[in-house]
Amino acid sequence: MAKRSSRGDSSSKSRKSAKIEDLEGDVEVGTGERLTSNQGVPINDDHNSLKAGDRGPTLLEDFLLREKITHFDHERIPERVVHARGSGAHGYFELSESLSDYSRAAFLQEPGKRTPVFVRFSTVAGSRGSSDLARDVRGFAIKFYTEEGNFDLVGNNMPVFFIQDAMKFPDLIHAVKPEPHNEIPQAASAHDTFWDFISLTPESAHMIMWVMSDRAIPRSLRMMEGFGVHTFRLVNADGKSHFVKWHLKPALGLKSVLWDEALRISGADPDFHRRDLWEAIETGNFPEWEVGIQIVPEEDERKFDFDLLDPTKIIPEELVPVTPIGKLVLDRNPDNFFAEVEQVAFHIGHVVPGIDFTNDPLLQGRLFSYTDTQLIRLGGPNFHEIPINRPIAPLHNNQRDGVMRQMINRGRTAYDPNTLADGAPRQATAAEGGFTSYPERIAAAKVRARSPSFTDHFTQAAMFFHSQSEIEQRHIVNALRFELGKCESEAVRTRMVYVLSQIDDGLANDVATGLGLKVPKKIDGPLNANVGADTDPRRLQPKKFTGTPHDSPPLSIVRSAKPGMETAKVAILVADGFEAADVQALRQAIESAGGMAKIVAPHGGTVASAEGDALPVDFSLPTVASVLFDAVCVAGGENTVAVLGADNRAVEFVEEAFKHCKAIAAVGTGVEFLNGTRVQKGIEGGDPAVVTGSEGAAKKVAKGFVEQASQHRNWDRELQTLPNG
Ligand code: HDD
Repeated sequence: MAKRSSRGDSSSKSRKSAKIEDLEGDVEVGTGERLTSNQGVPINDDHNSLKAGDRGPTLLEDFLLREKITHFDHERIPERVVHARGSGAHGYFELSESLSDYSRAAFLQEPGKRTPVFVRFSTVAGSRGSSDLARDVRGFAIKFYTEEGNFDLVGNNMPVFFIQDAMKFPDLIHAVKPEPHNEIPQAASAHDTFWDFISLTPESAHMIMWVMSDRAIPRSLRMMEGFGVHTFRLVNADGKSHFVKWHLKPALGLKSVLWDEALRISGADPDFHRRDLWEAIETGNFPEWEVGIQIVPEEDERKFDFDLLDPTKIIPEELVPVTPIGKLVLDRNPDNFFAEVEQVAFHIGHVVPGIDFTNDPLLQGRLFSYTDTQLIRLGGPNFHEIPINRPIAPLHNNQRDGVMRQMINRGRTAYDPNTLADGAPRQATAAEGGFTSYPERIAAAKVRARSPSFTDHFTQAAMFFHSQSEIEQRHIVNALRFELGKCESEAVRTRMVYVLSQIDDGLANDVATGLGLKVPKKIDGPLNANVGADTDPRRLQPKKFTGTPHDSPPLSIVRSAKPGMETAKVAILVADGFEAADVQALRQAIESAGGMAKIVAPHGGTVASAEGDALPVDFSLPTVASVLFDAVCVAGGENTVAVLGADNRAVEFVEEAFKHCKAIAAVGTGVEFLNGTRVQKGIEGGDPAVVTGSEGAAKKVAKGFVEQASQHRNWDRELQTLPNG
C-alpha cells in the first residue's frame, strides 16, 4: 500500500534521517498490493488492450492502455550534461573533532554527531549508459542533510580542475564530449577535439597529469579519494574566516586498475564500479572515508607561491597537513535508482551558516550553473520537493506554485512583510542561525581579466609527475601515448608534446618517441590561447618549469599504498576432481584476511572434489574474466592439468592476472598447469607474487599468497618482465 504523506507543511517533525521512507512523499512498498491505474482504479486485465473483437482493432476508449503508454513515453528526463553516468548510496558523516573554532555550522560542533548523507559518484564525459571504467575524473558529490539545511560538497576524485574560469567550461565539455559530426567516441578523451583544446589551454597541464595517471581508472569507487577542489571558507560564531580545502581519504586505501584491464573490464562488466559499490553495501562492507580539511588562516592567503583561488592548484600536504575531522560511511543502497540517484540535485551553492565561498572564478561560475541545470533536467523550480532533495530542516517561505508543486500552502499570505500572518515566516537573526554572507572587503575595477597570480601552470604539474613512482610515471607516459596516438591531427599531437616539454623534457621525449614525433623547440604563436582578444599576448604566458620539483608522496598511489586485502575478490580456479584441502586452506586464508573467495570453474552448477563432494560454482569461465578479480588461485586435482590446460579461457584467465601484476597462487598440479602458461616465466624468475607449493602445501601457499595479495599488485613484474605498453 502506498504511504500517504501529511501535506500542507513541509516541516515534518518526524523526519530524523535521510531515509527515503522518512521523507515526505509516497513510497511504494511492493508486496501483496493490487495493480491499479494512476487514478487508483484496480486493474482487471493488464495483458490485453481493449479491442473491437478479439482480433481488433484497439479502441481509443482504452484509458488504461493510453495511461500506461503515455507514462512510458515520458519516462526519460534529460540526462546530466556532464556526470551523466553515476551511482549513489546513503550513509552518514560522523564528526570526530569539533570545528567550533572555525565554523558555526551546527553539524560541525559536537564530536560524535551523525549527519545523514547521500553520495553520488559519477564519471564526467560519458552518457548514462557508458562504461564505468572510462579514463576520466570521478565525481564525488555529497549531500549532507543537516538540521540547518542541506550542505552539498560537489567534488571530484582529483583535487584540481582543467580550467581556471567557468567561462571556459562549455568549451572544455564540448571538446571532450563525442565529436558533434559523428558522435564518436563515447566516454573517452582520446580524440582530436579534446587534445586540440587542451594543447591550447596550458592551465590544464596539472589536471592532465592527474587524468593521465592511474587515479583516472580506480579499482573501486570505495578506493578513491575525494576533494572539494576549490578553496572554501569556514566562518565561526565570531565571524572569523579561515580558508579550507576538503579531503576524503578511503579507509581501504587508494587502488587503481591498469589501462589494459580497464579496457577489458569495460567489455566484461561495464557496471563494474556500480556493482562493486552495491555489493559492498549489501554484504555489510560499508565504504568509509576519513574526512579532513586543510586550514589556512585568512592572513596567510598570500604566503604561497600559487594563488589559493586558482582551482588548478593544490596546497601540498607538506605545507598544510590535512586535519582529520570525521568519517563518511555509506551503509544503505538506494531503493530506487531513478527516484534517488537520477533525481538527486546537487548545487555548490547549497551551504549552511558557517560555510562560505571564495572568489575562485570557477566556483563563482558554478554557483550559477547548478540551479539552472536542475530547472531543465527536473522540469521546474520545485525540484527541492523531490524526496531525495528535501532538507530535513523545516522549510518555510513565500515561494509558491510552479510545475509539479507538492506542498499545499495554507493561508492567504505569500509575501513579506505582512501583518495578516503575524509577520511569519520571519527572517532569522544571525544568533538564531540565519545565514549571513562573509563580509569580504572588495575594492576593485570591474574587468574581464585573469590575475597574473594564476599564470604558473607547470610547477605543480611537474610536482605531480615527479612525485609518482617509476611505474606510475610509466603509466602516465603510456596513457599519453594512447590518448594522443588516437588523435588524427599531427599538429595537435605535436603541440601537445611541446606543452609536455614545459613540464618535463623526459616526459615529453618519452611520449614523443611513442608517437614517432620529435619534441619541437618552439611553436608558432603564444602558448596560452586563453587570453582576451585585446589582451597583450605576452601577458599571462606561462614559463617552462626548470627548477627542482617539490616532492609530495601523498600524490602517488603506490608511495602512499596501504597494504591489506579487505574486500578483495579472489578467484579460486578449480576443475572437477580438485583437492578439497587446497580450496579449504586458500578460502580460509583469504577470508580471514577480509577477502572474498569465489569459485570459478569451466562450467556452472557444482564441481566435484577428488572425494566426490559437490562444491557450488560462483562463476563459470565463460561469464567472467580475471580482470574482475584482484587475485587468482589454482587448486590442485587429478584433472587440473588436463581440463584447465586444454581450456583457453582458463589459460587466458591466469595469463591476464599475471600480465596485470596480480598475486597468483597454485598448489600441486595447479603449478603444473601454470607451467604450461606465460606465468611460468614468473615462477622461473622468482616472482614473489606467484606463490606455489607442492601437493599438501596448501596452508603454506595460502599464507604466502595472502601476504602478496595484500600488496594489491606486484608492479615490479611489469617493470621487469613485461614489455612497455
Ligand atoms: Fe560540475 C555536475 C563536480 C565544475 C556545471 N559537477 C557535477 C557533478 C559533480 C561536479 C560531481 C555531478 C553531481 C551529481 O552527481 O549529480 N564540477 C564539479 C567539479 C568542478 C566542476 C569538482 C570543478 C572544480 N561544473 C563545473 C563548472 C560548471 C559545472 C565550472 C559550469 C560552469 N556540473 C555542472 C552542471 C552539472 C554538474 C552542468 C551537470 C548536472 C548537474 O550539474 O546537476 O551544472
